[in-house]
Amino acid sequence: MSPPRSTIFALSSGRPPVAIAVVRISGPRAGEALRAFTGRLPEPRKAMLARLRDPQSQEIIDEALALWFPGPNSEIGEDTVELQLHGGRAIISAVFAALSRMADFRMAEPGEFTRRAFENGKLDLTRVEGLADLIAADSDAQRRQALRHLQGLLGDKAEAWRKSLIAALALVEAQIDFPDEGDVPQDLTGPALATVCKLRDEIAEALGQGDRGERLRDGMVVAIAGPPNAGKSSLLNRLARREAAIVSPFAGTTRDVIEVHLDLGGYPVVLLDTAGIRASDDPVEQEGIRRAEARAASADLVLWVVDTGNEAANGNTVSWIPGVNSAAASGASRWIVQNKADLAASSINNNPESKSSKYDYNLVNLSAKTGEGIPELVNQLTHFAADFFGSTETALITRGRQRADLADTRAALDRALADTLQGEDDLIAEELRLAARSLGRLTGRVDVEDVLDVIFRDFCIGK
Ligand SMILES: Nc1nc2c(ncn2[C@@H]2O[C@H](COP(=O)(O)OP(=O)(O)OP(=O)(O)O)[C@@H](O)[C@H]2O)c(=O)[nH]1
Ligand SMILES: [Mg+2]
Repeated sequence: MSPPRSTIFALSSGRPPVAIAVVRISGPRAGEALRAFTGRLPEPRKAMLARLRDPQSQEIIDEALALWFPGPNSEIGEDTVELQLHGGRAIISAVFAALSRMADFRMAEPGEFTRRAFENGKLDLTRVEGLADLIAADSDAQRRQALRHLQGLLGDKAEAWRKSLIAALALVEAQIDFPDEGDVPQDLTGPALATVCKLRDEIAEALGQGDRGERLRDGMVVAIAGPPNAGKSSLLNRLARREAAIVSPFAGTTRDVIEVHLDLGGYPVVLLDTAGIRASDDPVEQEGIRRAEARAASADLVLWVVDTGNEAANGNTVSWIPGVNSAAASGASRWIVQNKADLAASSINNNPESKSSKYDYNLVNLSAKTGEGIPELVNQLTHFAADFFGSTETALITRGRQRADLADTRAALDRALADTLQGEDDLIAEELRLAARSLGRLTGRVDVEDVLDVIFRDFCIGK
């Protein structure tokens, strides 16, 4: 017999001191703990104002709100108590000290409440991942996608797929078991394979949607690159609205890649400032340039900054733009940003014809120093991001893990449908079993012990 499940507790709200601290207690003795603190159990799911007393000394620790969620109809699927305390450190430690003294009580590990909800069948794995993403969401688009997954966008679909797959498998197995019996219609495998074919196409479509759902979790990467002293760091600081990068009149100031996270019109954007690209003998600068080129090459968009005032630099750099060229090779878009417009003879002229297509060279004129042209750039970046993430509304896949399980499923279905297997019902059934297993792994129904640790370790304590 497995040992009795411990009752776990943790601070589920932010770092104290705060106005209100939420402490969660979950497990078979949660109700006992609440009774020990308050002398009674409130009505389920109704807030109770109560004096919390130290069960040993009977000293009043705090006046708090207590909620009682008896299992199995609680969020976690077992008895759960939520205490809303005044968020002082001494109050929280007094409550924790009292809980620690109770038998079979211990502090929760990161993600342990959610893990119990999963083990109690309250959430499938795709919903758990949606919950983790919801907590981590920085932008509206990320929040929406996470919420869709918490509500079962992928989990429900995968479960429906698995059910129809199992129905198809049952038909094939019936054909194997009763090949010649009069009360079984002639061909069972045929209709089963028609279902499998439809399934395979739906899964292939989900896999073919591209990686926008995955990219939305990480953000669209925009790399600022260009020759030294062009004003790349100044531009980053402008867009970030803070002094994230050092700006100096000396060429070769930036060495490491500097990263800031922006929310552009509700979309997550990772903006990178990189070392100015030029021939250099300095090994540190060389390394900076190597990193700059590598990051520009893997960015979704490169802003190639040039100094409008410096014709010589322009002449050199527009014809020699390694970051831009390698980015182009990797399929990224690239825009030319003509900086220091305040120094140029003519005033800013963002000729609309010069940005006819965002996938072509887009020309932007601005001054990172005065801020002229920055709102226009932000506007264009926002449109670009909206376009880039446009299809995420329907994105079923948000993680590599999900993609791998679906790819395994499709591969098994492809094999089941292969010409060479037709007539071999035993082999077809085996492939369908493998496909069902991969779908089961996706939602956490089968052999997932190894992936569980990876998924839950990303949670904070108290969730
Ligand atoms: N007049 C004017 N000066 C600017 C503008 N943008 C940047 N500068 C100046 O240009 C110099 C270089 O700016 P940085 O932002 O450090 O240039 P960088 O491209 O990051 O340079 P490296 O990191 O060395 O590659 C600084 O003296 C800035 O103040 C601008 O729009 N107008
Ligand atoms: Mg710089």
